Amino acid sequence: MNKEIINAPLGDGDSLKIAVQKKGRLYDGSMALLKECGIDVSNGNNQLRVQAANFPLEVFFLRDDDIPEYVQDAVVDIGFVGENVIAEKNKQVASVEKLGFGKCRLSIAIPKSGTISSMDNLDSKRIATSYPLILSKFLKEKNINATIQEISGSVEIAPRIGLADAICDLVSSGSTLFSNELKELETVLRSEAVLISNKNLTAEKQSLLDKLLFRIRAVKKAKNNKYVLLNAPNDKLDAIIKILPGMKSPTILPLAESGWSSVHSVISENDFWDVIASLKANGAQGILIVPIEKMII
Ligand code: PRT
Ligand code: ZN
Repeated sequence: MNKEIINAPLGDGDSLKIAVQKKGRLYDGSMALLKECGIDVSNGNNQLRVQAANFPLEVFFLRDDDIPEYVQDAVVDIGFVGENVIAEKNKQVASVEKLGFGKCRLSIAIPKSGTISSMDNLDSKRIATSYPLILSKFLKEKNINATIQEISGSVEIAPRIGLADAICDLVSSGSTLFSNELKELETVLRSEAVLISNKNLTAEKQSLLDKLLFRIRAVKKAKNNKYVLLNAPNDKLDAIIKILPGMKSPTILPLAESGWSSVHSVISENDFWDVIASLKANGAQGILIVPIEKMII
């Protein structure tokens, strides 16, 4: 899509313009996040731009590589894009919020069987990548003198066809490396989708971004936490309260059965299994774990 099409009016002109990937690995996560934020972008059949029905937001569907430049040049106000793309494109944008999807790492990988076994072995070797800028900075830092072969796709086949001795590419599950008889040698960058913003938003646009961010943070927080309900004998309540801090402190309600209470609290996904194990060890029974939809503190 060219910049003129983007600038033609569609919404009321005061909407916040957001760029999301048109199709690819970030599309589903981006659309799901907007939906979880209560923003309805299902209307209209324009494949390039959609005005949200219930929030002053206009969504532009673009190639991910173009998003940092379009945000920098204020063609759009904000965007959802991978940190790997931001680092490679090197544009002047503000990284505002990590979004928790599109997680991957940019790694140097080498043939499973071959002469290279350490980073030092890469001196005077050829590394194929679609990320020449990130890789050249990394090699410089490590003092390694390798040649960068820039290729735009199917990087993983480069060693097999004799185009390079190693590759530097995105990895998530590792199955692409595995099926090409490659193994990871070093992680260059960890990445996930982030919300980026133009650095000079007007006060009105900033206020819309703040509203959107408030919703995104509530959704993220809810995903990282679970609601827990359990029954506990009253003589074990002190120990159980210590395990369950909750947002302020847990809610405790007496049960019909005397000597027992119902305890409600919120626990973080990270501590989840450890907390459940100690609750059980301290006499908790009938533990229910419930997903939280939104969390506003
Ligand atoms: O058309 P457009 O330019 O918009 O899309 P694209 O083809 O450039 O990007 P796309 O859709 O492949 O990826 C978009 C973004 O998703 C990337 O910029 C990353 O931020 C993120 N992401 C997360 C990934 C991966 N995981 C990923 N695994 N991007 C690419 N891959 C590829 C990788 O290049 C390799 O070919 O998947 C393969 C490895 O996957 P595993 O699971 O086998 O390890
Ligand atoms: Zn791309």
